[in-house]
Amino acid sequence: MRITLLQDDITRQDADAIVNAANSSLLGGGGVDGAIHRRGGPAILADCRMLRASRYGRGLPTGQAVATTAGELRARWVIHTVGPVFSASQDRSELLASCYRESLRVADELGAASVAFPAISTGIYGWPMGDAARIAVGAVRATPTRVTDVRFVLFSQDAYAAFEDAVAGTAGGP
Ligand code: AR6
Repeated sequence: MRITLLQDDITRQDADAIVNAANSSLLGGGGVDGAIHRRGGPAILADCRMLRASRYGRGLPTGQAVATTAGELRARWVIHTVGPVFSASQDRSELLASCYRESLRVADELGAASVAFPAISTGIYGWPMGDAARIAVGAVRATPTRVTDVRFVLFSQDAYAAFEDAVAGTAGGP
């Protein structure tokens, strides 16, 4: 598996699947989620509503992942996953790692060879970037998968630098 870092808007990626940092409702929000629904058009929300009406009546649990169409995006699929809200008093790292693992599992089910990830939980959900980057890179490397091309698509220079450190294994303590 090749891991690539990009500083870009994830909605512009031409990967087979792009991952959405969603919330349990699957019905949209701000950040990456808002951008994906805006650019991808109403077909994504229509699929999400069907998921809520069937398998995920109570919403998608934190740490899990599910795929929909990518609508008008260049990708073929959007894989929605729900990151944990950061907590200073409780270690939720395993749930964050699970987002990456489960997204790759869904990608394998779809037959996706390339997957683009945002830095899940590092925006509205408040996870410190350096720690989130280490968890993301560690989880992806530790997951057996047929995905050959994993891209982390980072919005800011700081996020890009944090992921560079995580890939190089030079990140400092929390
Ligand atoms: N492309 C790449 N990265 C982006 C983009 C983009 N277009 N937009 C933001 N980021 P967030 P979360 C970065 O808040 O923390 C939503 O309302 C952003 O700078 O999108 O998991 C959902 O519905 C940050 O580093 O996701 C949930 O309610 C990272 O992507 C909640 O936010 C993730 O930020 C999820 O919060």
